[in-house]
Amino acid sequence: MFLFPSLPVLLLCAVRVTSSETKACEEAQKTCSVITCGIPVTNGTPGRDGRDGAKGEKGDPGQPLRGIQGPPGKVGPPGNTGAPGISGPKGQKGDPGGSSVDEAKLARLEREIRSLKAELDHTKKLLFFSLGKKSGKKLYVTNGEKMPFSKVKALCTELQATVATPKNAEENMAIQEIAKDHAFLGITDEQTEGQFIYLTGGALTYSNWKKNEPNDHNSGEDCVLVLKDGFWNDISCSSSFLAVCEFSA
Ligand code: FUC
Ligand code: CA
Ligand code: CA
Repeated sequence: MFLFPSLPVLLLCAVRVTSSETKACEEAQKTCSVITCGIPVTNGTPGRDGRDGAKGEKGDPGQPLRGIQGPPGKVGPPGNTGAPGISGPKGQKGDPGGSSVDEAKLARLEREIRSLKAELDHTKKLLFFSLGKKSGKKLYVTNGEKMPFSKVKALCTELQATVATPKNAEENMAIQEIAKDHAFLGITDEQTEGQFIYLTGGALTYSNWKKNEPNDHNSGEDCVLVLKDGFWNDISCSSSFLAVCEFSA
């Protein structure tokens, strides 16, 4: 069976023999027993060129030439607003807020305070002008009434003022001018005889005693008067003289 291969195999081998190379033929011998390899023949001169072939099919359309890259275009319009972010952490508890009614009330009160302050400022200016008082100076006021020292103290206190207390020659003169008569000063030695102190407390820092005063006449003079000439005399507190009150600058 191996010595006689089937007809198709023989045909295949015959075709292969006519082909070119010896090496290929020797290879063919291994599988194809009827093949005998001959000596290779040298080739002849090449034949003439063949005729032109048929026209080829039309090619695909070519790609257009790419130009150089142009400058960048203008900045486009802003994009749409993005989606809201996630909620932040919960804040601390706030102060208890007032109601809108309270806030309106507060706003009205603040307006009224501003208005009253302005009005007070204006009234002060008017008063100071009418009294010829200079800004920054103490204001001395008398009602022209004569009364004992206890009444003078009560009156000035009621007016949120003190009894006139000169701390220098200028102030002493201002009191003298407003009183135009003997007037009590806010100075006594009721506490310790011979030691005159201010009603507001503290030893005297200024004095303007008349000659031979204070003399504690009849051992009963613990209050002080500014006389019409501006000098001071100690006098009985129960006697009646002008009340002059002092208002701070
Ligand atoms: C002087 C004064 C007294 C009193 C008497 C009438 O002695 O010192 O205070 O005014 O006169
Ligand atoms: Ca005295
Ligand atoms: Ca006296």
